[in-house]
Amino acid sequence: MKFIRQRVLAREFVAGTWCNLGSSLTAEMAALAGFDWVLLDLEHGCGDLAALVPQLQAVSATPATPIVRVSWNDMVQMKRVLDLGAAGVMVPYVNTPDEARAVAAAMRYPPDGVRGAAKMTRASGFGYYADEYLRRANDELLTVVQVETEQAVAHAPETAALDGVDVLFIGPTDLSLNMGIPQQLDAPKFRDGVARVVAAARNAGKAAGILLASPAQVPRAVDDGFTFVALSSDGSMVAAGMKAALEALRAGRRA
Ligand code: 3PY
Ligand code: MG
Repeated sequence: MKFIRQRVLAREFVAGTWCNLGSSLTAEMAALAGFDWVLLDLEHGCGDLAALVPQLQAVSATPATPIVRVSWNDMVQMKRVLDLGAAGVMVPYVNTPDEARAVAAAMRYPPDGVRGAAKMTRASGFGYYADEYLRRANDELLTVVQVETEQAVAHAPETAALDGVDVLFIGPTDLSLNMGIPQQLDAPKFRDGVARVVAAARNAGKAAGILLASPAQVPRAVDDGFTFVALSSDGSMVAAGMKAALEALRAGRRA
């Protein structure tokens, strides 16, 4: 398994992208493109757990690290995606330190957490390297909690300090919506939230992450101090490519 936690905690800049089509082909494409990590999205993506398996197989045949966003802060689904071979889990809408504690516990086997153990899982090579996986999993699996409300921003220092929380990840769409300033990512209130989350992560020795929609947003995110950064998604890129092709055809016909 391509673990990435140590690189993330060292605040190495790691480049990611989102896969929301539920497709093993675009997941493979993203991974082969060379992204450090690929996010397979079970919160808003099209795929279900059955579609996740071929996506994980596709990504794990490349150097990229597969990270799964679960639908909710649900230890049952977290256990399933970890057993299927996710090298990290992103949990949406984590608003309080207690909710973050539940995430961290679900990610780890006892005595550090409450994850149930089985040897015959895809994560442990169907048992071929179960002992090694069981030994390393608690230290190597990446835990990403999303900051998507003002309450989560206010609690960011306490959440970041929790053992087992590795990345505070801003969901710009939800955070701006919950702040009452939908998509206003330049608004002082949103910028203040960004600064507070990045500072909380840095002060706790953790990483800060964000999903960007356009290449123009990258330099500011780097300047802000984000190191776990995703740009765009398979769905957005396919849709943008289709629009561009259609516009080129229509424009050529008018010329
Ligand atoms: C959001 O923007 O709300 C997301 O969850 C994506 O990062
Ligand atoms: Mg969100």
